[in-house]
Formats: sequence, structure tokens, C-alpha cells
Amino acid sequence: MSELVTLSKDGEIGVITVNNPPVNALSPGVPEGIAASIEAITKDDSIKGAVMIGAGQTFIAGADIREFGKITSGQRKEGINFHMVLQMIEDCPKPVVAAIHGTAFGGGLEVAMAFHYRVAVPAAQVGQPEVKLGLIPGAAGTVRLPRLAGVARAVQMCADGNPISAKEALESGIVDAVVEGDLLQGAIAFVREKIASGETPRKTRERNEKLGDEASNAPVFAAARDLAKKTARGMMAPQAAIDAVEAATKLPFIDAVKKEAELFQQCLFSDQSKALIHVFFGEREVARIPDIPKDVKPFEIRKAAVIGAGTMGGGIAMNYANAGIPVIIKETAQDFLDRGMAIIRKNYENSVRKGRFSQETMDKRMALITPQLTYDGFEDADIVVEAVFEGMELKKQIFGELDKICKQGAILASNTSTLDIDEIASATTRPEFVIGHHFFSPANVMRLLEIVRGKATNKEVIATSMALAKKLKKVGVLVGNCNGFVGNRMLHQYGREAQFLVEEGARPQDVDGALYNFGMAMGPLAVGDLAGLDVGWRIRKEHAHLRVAGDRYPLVADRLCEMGRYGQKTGAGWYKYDENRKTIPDPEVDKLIEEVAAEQGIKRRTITEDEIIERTQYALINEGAKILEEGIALRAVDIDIIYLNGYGYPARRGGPMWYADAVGLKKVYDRICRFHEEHGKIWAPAPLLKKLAEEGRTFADFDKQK
Ligand code: 3H9
Repeated sequence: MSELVTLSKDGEIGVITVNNPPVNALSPGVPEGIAASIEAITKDDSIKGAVMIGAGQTFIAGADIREFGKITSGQRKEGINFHMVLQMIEDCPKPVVAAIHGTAFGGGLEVAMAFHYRVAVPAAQVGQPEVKLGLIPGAAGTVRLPRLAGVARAVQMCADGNPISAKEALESGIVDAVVEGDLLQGAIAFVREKIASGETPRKTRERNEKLGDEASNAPVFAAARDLAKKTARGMMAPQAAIDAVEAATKLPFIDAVKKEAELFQQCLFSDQSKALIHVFFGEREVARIPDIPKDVKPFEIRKAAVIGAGTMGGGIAMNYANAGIPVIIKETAQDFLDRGMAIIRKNYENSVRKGRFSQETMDKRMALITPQLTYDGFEDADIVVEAVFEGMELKKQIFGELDKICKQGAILASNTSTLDIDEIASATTRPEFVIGHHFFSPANVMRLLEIVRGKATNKEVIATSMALAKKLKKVGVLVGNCNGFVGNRMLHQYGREAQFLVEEGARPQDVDGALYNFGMAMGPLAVGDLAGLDVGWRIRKEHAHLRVAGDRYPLVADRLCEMGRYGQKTGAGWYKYDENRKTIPDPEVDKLIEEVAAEQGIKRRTITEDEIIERTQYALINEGAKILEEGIALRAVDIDIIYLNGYGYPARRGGPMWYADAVGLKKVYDRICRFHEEHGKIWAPAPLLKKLAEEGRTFADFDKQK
């Protein structure tokens, strides 16, 4: 066969083993190896049936995603005809069984479905996650899956991309048996039983009984399309996946496969898929820290403490409890503590009600959280996360106290979103153990953890923080120390432009609407209302000394705060809110904006949606390029991952830096030069952007050279 696929024998049973670590992807050589094994099994009279299994942790986790970039860039020409391989398996005259552990995903499930039978261990998962890469199943997954699982289940799996458990796969007919104990032996016993029974193995492509009829299927497809429109706004792949499954119910097998191939190609060459594949590898790339080798051992975190039971502190404590780590939550007054604990309890109750986990799980998690007003127990905490409001003096006071109480080796983390970590660390005698853990609101939901490295932070503390992020089910991204770090420093420019656009003539709903249409989860002004405009106001006051006299400063948000309009929590901010928190444009705000514009001598004009996108996106990109050049972010992709996981940036655009590459750095740079002429020095182009644009290169090229 090949090194990637081997064929051995257990008595009269052939055993095909796919061995392509780490996930047995279908890289070149694997399909060829499977085909050669099936051919050998067919020809060998001493073999009566066969089993295929994956070596290591998993069955086949799908196509080799790295190959897609080679195909779309023209580096790789078509390889073996994969459909022919699947047909060879299906046509094998002897019973063949796929033995599944780990994950049978994408092309992996498609291979398994060409076998006559499938068995799986209880912990196995099967799925068609291609939509998460902006693709659809491309090896007849949309055509074979409804034949095994029925139309509703197939549509759901292909359109949302979420995996299902072995138990669910058994119930829906995707697997034929769940094997307890040794998988290979169980699968061999299964195929021997089939041989002994004399049952004629069925080809999946000939199984039509679950395909339903047009009348019963139509509402299933309509509901799936509506759902995908809401849950995957602006994404083409889920709709294409639904179209492909629908074709499978209407066309003969071979024609449905052709239709699937056509849709697959459209998705494969789309910008959306390229962006989502960038995101897939980016999420893994951010874990690599060039100056921290793999042999730097993280500390073990057995006990945590959080200071502050506000929205952030409560959410952070929940993360620890969710990961099974006992956590103390400390407040200064009983009513704050009670309020914080009540919110935690309510969040958990909501999850139980929605069926995300059981009451028992909730009780266990609640029991891991100890609310208190003192520092009792902090002395043996392995990590303390400070999550009080943004004030340098308060934070320094707390770190000074922690320095006296906490054991040597404990990590002292601050959840500051903007403040100088080194200055906070200077309040301690151990700055090497101080680090920023910047969680995003709501901290129990948002995946991003910006890990801020101070100038003294030691490598073990960084390695522990990265490992901890994974344990807390976050995407940890290491960043350098500066005002606002990566995310908020860029956001500042983005928010500034949103407000300038409003002063110059756009209405709040125009700005938010354009950015929502671009794909942002919410527009920036509506986000401000949600988060509380007073939060930014307090930070601006804290940083007032940094403001340069004569620089243009957006005034409306401060004026709204002065009027007591803090956003949703006061029923009014950039918008008015009814009792259901519905956003209502407010003529009073329009009046205020006009007054502020007049006061500053700004002549209001019509602003197009394109200008809104360019001004806000290019502000992000320009600042991102500066951050990159300063080394505050390790790579452009780190910035993308931050924006996707912390700021509601649309994954289908790949993140702001990837978006810049997609637009073309020359075009972005030229526009920024125009804005520079029109609006002054805040738009001074980043030297790195200028350089890359002039050299005809991209941020992705920049990352490759790192
Ligand atoms: C498809 O199948 C299309 C077909 O319909 C068409 C066929 C013609 N390829 O995530 P991890 C790498 S589309 C290449 O950290 P885990 C990954 O980059 C595909 N590489 O491990 C990482 O590398 P590194 C459909 C892959 O245990 C390493 O493996 N399938 C692939 O947390 C470990 O990965 C999918 O979308 C791949 N397919 O999770 C499945 N998969 O160490 C995508 C992983 O250098 N994969 N790598 O950073 C996953 O969901 C997870 O990786 C998995 C393991 C759950 C399998």
C-alpha cells in the first residue's frame, strides 16, 4: 500500500489502517492507499470481509485543509478521482466496515458512508463541518447522508456543521452499532457476524427509502434556509449545502453528485472560504509564541480567586467554575457580592433551562464558587484575577495588597482593558508574576482572552496563561503592553471614526446599519449603548492627560453621558430603548449631534455606506499595521483572531488584516492617504502599510516571513 495506509489481516478479515498523523486527514496518498487496499481485498480470496480504522487518536478528520489553498492558488492540479475511490469501496463484493473513534468529519464521514457498515465507540463524533470552512461536503456527503440519516438530519448536519455523538448517529442510522471496549476487535466481530449471516451488503447510493417526497421535504428545506439566514448571516456555504441536499432528494445519485461538485467548486473559490480557512489555521497559529519553546512548563492552576463581583468578575469566576477549578470571588460590600452571585446563578439557571447542561452540573459549578468579603484563602490561590473598574490607583492598591498576601509563584493577573500592566506590576515586589488577562464581556460567553505581557512577565507565567486559556475554552492571544493593547487600541480608532461620521452627517442608525450589513454582530454605537457609555467615559477621563490640544475629539458620547444617557441600562444612549430593549432612533440625539457639529464648525453632508465602511475599517487596519510594526501583536493573524473572537467581526471576512489583504493593500493605502489629506494627522498612514502596499505585498506575506 503506502506508509499512510496499510493493509494487514486478522484471520480472514482484512484490516486497513490509515496512519496520517495528527488527524488522519485525506492528504495525497491516503485516498490512493485506501483504493489500493480495497483492490487487494477484492482480489485476495483468503479475505472474506474488511475493517478500516484510523491509527492514533481518530478516524479520518476530513480532507487535508492545507490542500485547498494549493488548489485555489493553482499550485495543485486535480489528484485522484475521490468519487471513484468511494465507489470502489461501495462496490467491494465483500462486506466492509468503517470503525470510528475520535472524529469522522467531512471527507472522513464521506469515506465512512461509502462502507457497507459503520461502527463507532461511544465517545466518537461524526459531522459534516465543511460550512465552518465556507465549503460544503464535496465527496457526496450531501447525497449519501440523507440516504442514511434522513433528510432533516442531513440538512441540519450539512447546514450548521455541528457534529453529533455516536449515540445520535446510531439513532439516525449513520452508524450501525456502538462498540464498547476495543474498537478494532468489536469491528472485526461485527463484520464476522455479517459474513456469517449471509446478508447482502447494501450500497449507500442505492438506499433511497429515507429520501422522502417533495411535499414532506419542502418545509424542512424552507425552515433550514430561514434558520441559516439568521444564524449564518451573509454566508453562502450553508445555503449551498441545503441546495445540495435538496438536489439529492430530487435527482438520481450521479446527477446529485454533479450538482454537489458544482456548488462545492463555487464555495471553494469564494473569498468566504479562503477567509474561513485562514481563521481555522489562525486559531491554531496564535498558540505559537516564538520565544517560548514547548519545553517551558506551565504551572498547574488548582485554585483561583477573582477580585470584583461585577459583570466581568462574575463572568470570569464562572469560567473557572466551568473548568472545574475552585474559585473565590471577593467584593467590598455584601450587597455587591449578593448582586454578583445572583447574576451568576441566573446565568446558570438560563443555561439549565435551555438544556445546555443539567441542574446537577449547575449545582457543582455553583459549589465551586466561594463568595466572600475578605482575603481569606487567597494565600494558597495559584492565580488571582483582579476585575475591578478601570482606575490605576485602585488597581495599584489591590496589587500592593495581593503582593503581601499571595504565595510566591502565584500569578497576579489584571483584567484591565486599557491600563499599563507595567505600572500595575510596579505596585508589587514581583512584576515577573504580573500579567494582563483581558476577558471580553460577557466573560462567560466571549471566546477571546487577550494575554498582556509586561516587560518583566516571565515565560512560565505566559505559558501558564496560554494553557489556562485553553482549559477555560478561550482563544488566548498574547499581546504586548500599550494603551488599550491590541483590541481596544484599534477599537478606539474605529469608534472615533464612527462618531466623526455621525458628526459629519450620518445618523447613528446609518453607521450601525452599514457595519451590520458588512457583517459585524452589532454596529459600534449600539455596542456602546449595550456595554454602557459611562465605561468609555470613565476611561477617557482617566486618559484625559494624554489628549493633544488641537486634535479633533468626538464630543457626542461625552455629551450623552453628561445627560445621564449611559445606554441600555438608563433606557437611553445613542438610541432610545423600549421595555424590550428595542433600539429606537431618537430625534433628541439627532438634535444634539447637529448642535455639536455646528459648535465645531463641521458642515454636515450626505455620507455613503461605502464611506462608512472605508473610514471605520481602514481606521482599524491602519492602527493594526502600527501595532504589528511595534511588535504589540506577534502576527497579523493574531489581530484577526482577536477581532473575530472579541469584537463580533464577521468570520467570513477573516478579520480586519485579512480583509485588508482581500481589498488590496494598495487601495487601502491610497484611501488612507486621501483621508490623511482630508482629516489630518490622525490618518497618518502606518509605515508598514505603506511599505507593503508599495512592494505589492500583503499582511499574510508579512506573517510568512516571521
Ligand atoms: C472536507 O473534508 C471537505 C470534503 O467534504 C471534501 C473532500 C474532497 N487538515 O484542532 P487541533 C491540524 S473539509 C489539515 O489542534 P484537536 C491542525 O491544524 C475538512 N490539518 O486538534 C493542527 O495542526 P498544528 C472537514 C488539520 O484535537 C493539528 O491538526 N474537516 C486538519 O483540538 C491538530 O488539530 C474539518 O473541518 C485537517 N482536516 O481537534 C475538521 N484538522 O498542530 C477540522 C486538523 O500544526 N479539524 N488539522 O496546529 C478539527 O475540527 C479538529 O482539528 C479536530 C481535532 C476536532 C479534528
